[in-house]
Amino acid sequence: MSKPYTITTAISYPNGRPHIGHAYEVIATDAIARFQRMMGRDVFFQTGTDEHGLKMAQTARNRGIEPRELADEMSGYFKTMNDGLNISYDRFIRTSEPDHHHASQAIWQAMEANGDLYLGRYEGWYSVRDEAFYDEKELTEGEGGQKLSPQGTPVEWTVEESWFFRLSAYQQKLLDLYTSQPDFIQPDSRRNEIMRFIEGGLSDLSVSRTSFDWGVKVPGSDGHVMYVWVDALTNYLTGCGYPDDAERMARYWPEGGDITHIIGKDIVRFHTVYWPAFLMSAKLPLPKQVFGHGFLLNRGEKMSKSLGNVADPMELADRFGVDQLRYFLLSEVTFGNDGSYSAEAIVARANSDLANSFGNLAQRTLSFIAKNLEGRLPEPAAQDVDSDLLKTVAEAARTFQNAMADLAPSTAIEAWMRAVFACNAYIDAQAPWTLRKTDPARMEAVLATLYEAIAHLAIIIQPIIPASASALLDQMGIGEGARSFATIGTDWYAQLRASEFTLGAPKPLFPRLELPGEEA
Ligand code: ME8
Repeated sequence: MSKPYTITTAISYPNGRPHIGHAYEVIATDAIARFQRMMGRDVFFQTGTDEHGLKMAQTARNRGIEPRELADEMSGYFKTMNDGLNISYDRFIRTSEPDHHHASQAIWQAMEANGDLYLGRYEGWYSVRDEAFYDEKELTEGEGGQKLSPQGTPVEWTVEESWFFRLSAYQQKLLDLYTSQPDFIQPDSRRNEIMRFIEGGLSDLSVSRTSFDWGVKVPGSDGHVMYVWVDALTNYLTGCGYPDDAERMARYWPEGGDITHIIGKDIVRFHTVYWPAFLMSAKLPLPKQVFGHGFLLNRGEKMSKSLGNVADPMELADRFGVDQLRYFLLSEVTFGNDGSYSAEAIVARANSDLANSFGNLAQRTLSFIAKNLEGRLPEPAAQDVDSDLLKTVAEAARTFQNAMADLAPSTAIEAWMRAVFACNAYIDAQAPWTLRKTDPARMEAVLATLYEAIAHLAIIIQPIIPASASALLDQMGIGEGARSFATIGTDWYAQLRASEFTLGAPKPLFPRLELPGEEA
């Protein structure tokens, strides 16, 4: 049995429609999940929507509807986006679902049983937009003396009866965790940020609210709903069967399990301070890693509704193609850093790498074979240049695998692209179209090498551009069962030649994209 692999995105607030930042996170996580499945792992990949809390309640009130109505409507857009972007999630969780309420109450009771919850009175600063409490010392002052959170959002002075979680008791345990598991917080810059935050001392955390009722009810405490982050973080456990399905928990949330949370840099504190403290308190295993990716900026500027520069990911996907968008985001942005997007940059990247380099390589090779050999697969007779090319591609496959395992998709794609360049250099140097007249046997050997190389390139790139890679592999007669990295280095080509398969005229995979105004 392959070792299980659990991977999650953050769950998004469905108080508005999804934006490109949401798309970026699920696309990156999907590529990693698909990669791990290709490695034979038993993957559980969860994403979804975070539906409780004051932000949702206030947005609904402003629109004159119930929070549940808002959640139903907006969560639907997130699910549709996931499906449209070819996201291979195993569960799309909504925190309003009954099994999630059950799991949240169970972790609450476990923390209570451990003596970490007590009833008190909260007086302090709260940001509805961040759904976060802040210490006075973290705040700055904005226009008109408005106090602002470190994220620049307005905070309000809040006074209410509240349950508290004894976070202060976990300071040393958390520091020990970061020391014993140095990769727990990635990238390292985020880790340093969190270490500094913890070394400044931890206050107990207010974990219930009484001023509204849109949330998970605190067990045995009428009038209290859980602070939205307590239930939000618990979504990861709900999907893994907590608290009733012990078998599922043993598989996807075991002690020492391969559990990765992919989230944005703005919510690293919740995932690396509060979350492990809750889990320790409830005597549950910890995740292996929390990776805080960077933010996507629109032409280098922060996206905001007031600037009107919040891109709808589905509009971009419709305009440029799902795989083109996926490829752009994963190749252009170093995972962990901020990145910028623009229509021009998407078009430039998709045209240079996908249309001109990879697409053109596949198209000219396959159509040449279909036409000149009537679809019969060419006979190999390898010389050194041929096996060298296949070695280069196999080497790229290994680099790709190491980089994806390290959560570095842009490095993985670079390695793949170098192999695509090597194939293009090979086809130009070997010039099979001239060999057609002068040396047909050598022409076949060259085409056979290219056939293998292109199939391997398509296999490698599946996690990044799954639909296009699969369409190409379909055309090339490579069955579902032969699309793993293990295929590279087997004699699949000899077997395919010996089969009934004939190559049809290939369909182009990547049309050349144009920007409006360029058509003329
Ligand atoms: O934070 N670029 O939800 P959310 C890249 N419900 N990523 C971005 C981004 C951008 N411009 N803007 C946001 C929440 N994100 C909570 C999470 S998890 C238990 C609860 C990322 O809808 C953000 O960092 O505000 C987060 O990882 C995700 O999108 C959802 O953000």
